[in-house]
Amino acid sequence: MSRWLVTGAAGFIGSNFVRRVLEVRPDLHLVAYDALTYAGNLANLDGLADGGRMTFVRGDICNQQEVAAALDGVSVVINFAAESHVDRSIHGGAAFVQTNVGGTQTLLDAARTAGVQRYVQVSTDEVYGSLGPEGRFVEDSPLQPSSAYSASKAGADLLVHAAHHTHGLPTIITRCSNNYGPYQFPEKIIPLFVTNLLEGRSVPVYGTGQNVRDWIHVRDHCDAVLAAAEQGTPGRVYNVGADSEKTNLELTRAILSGLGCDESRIEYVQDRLGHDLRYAIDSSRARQELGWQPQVRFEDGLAETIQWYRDNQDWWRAIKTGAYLKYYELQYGEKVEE
Ligand code: NAD
Ligand code: TDX
Repeated sequence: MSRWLVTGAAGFIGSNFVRRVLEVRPDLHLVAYDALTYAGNLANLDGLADGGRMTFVRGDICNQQEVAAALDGVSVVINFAAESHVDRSIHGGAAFVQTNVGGTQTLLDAARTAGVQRYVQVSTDEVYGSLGPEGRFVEDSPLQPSSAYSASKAGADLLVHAAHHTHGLPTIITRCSNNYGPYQFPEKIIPLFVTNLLEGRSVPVYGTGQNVRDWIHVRDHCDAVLAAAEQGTPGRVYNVGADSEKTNLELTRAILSGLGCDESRIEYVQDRLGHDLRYAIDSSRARQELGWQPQVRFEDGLAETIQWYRDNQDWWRAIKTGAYLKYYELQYGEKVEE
């Protein structure tokens, strides 16, 4: 049975990936590796070890010994582990450089020593920076990241490229647009707004709400990463997106309507520093070369996601306590009682 190492497996996309791959690839064993930072949550992997095809290992991608031990017998590495929230990177970028840049290099070195057949780096469209009103990112668009988060992800992409160029490590980079779906940490806009509304609170829209994001359901992203791991050409980059651009205000209105709320619940707050205006992804290469296509319509995926947060209140209420509330106060200047 082939053994794959999935880092960041207790986070939002990593845990969805583990769940999906266990379902569609009965011949794989997954080593689910995660440091369990504030964003990592073992509850995201509940029940998945039961079939005996997933082993959880607590470890840091920056720790050479831990990584080397986890790679024993592994043929494919999928690196989801990262500090992932732009707003937190504005408050302080050091952890982003440490994990996203340093951790990626540690993994690349260990993957080379272990002689893996594939190394997949899960990157982001944010490495391309911001678009004006027209055009879409292609794989050859220049890297012009604007936050410490996106700069650290771009740095990681360059190191992945270097490992391929210098050592012939069979690497693949995927760059996906904004994900949504179950198990997303409620600091990102969709789960934050849905859970705030379920708590009877307002939703903080940055600036005028005219910034545009290109949304994709997490299941479609996971399928693209799997296709890239299995069919991608080493050394290549694949953009992943579902052609679903929305202004933040359009998105907010869709969430409000999905929860039966009106616009009095919107609170316009101070804009994000250095806020990228627009992201839009051209994913034709992935569609042509990987035989991948997004399956989830945004309207259906959003309704399903809202329902998931309605049905899984224990999951997010357990997160929205303690350290989360301290972060909320720092970011939004609003004190929330537990
Ligand atoms: P997340 O914050 O929900 O999960 C990240 C996971 O990585 C957590 O479980 C955390 O504990 C773990 N982690 C952090 N530092 C670690 C370390 N040093 N060692 C081991 N584990 C560590 O993030 P996510 O939204 O699931 O994003 C996963 C990946 O996908 C990231 O690389 C991110 O850049 C990329 N991505 C995310 C999106 C999105 O919309 N969320 C879009 C494109 C790409
Ligand atoms: O409270 C908020 N109010 C608001 O208006 C928050 C948290 C966000 N926003 C806006 C900022 C962005 O324009 O919503 C948009 C989306 O914000 P986030 O959910 O923080 O995502 P974004 O900054 O676009 O980055 C996400 O997509 C790319 C992920 O967090 C990254 O990990 C991924 O690489």
